[in-house]
Amino acid sequence: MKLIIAIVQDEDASRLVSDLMTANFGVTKLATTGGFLRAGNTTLLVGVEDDRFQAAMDIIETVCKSRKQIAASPVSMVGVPGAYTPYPIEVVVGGATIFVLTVDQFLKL
Ligand code: 2BA
Repeated sequence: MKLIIAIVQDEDASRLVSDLMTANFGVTKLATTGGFLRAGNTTLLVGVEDDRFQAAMDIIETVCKSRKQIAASPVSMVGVPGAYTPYPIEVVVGGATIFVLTVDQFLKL
């Protein structure tokens, strides 16, 4: 069995949960925050049997889109030690950031 930890954009989360549930995958949805953008994103925990792992990954790949976002990157002001001003930069976020863990035990007590 595998545990898929998928960090996705909030915009994709609702449809992704719905599509995974429709395909009979168990899903836990967590509200999370990205360290770089300091913006909300969604982390899904999906426990899957090995023979259904690829089916879950295919759904995630189909639903999750990459998007451009503007981030405020602090840069120091020339000649002013310790003074920082936000500088807008464009970053591409997603589709999904995925960790796959092998599950030692799966218990429901
Ligand atoms: P954030 O940390 O808010 O990052 C959002 C996007 O900003 C990233 O998209 C990436 O394009 C960019 N970015 C992140 N750190 C950067 C840096 N030091 N310099 C320049 N650009 C940077 P994604 O790579 O698609 O990541 C989306 C979200 O997935 C991240 O949100 C974070 O919540 C999570 N994530 C990504 N890599 C991770 C990792 N190695 N461990 C844990 N979480 C991770």
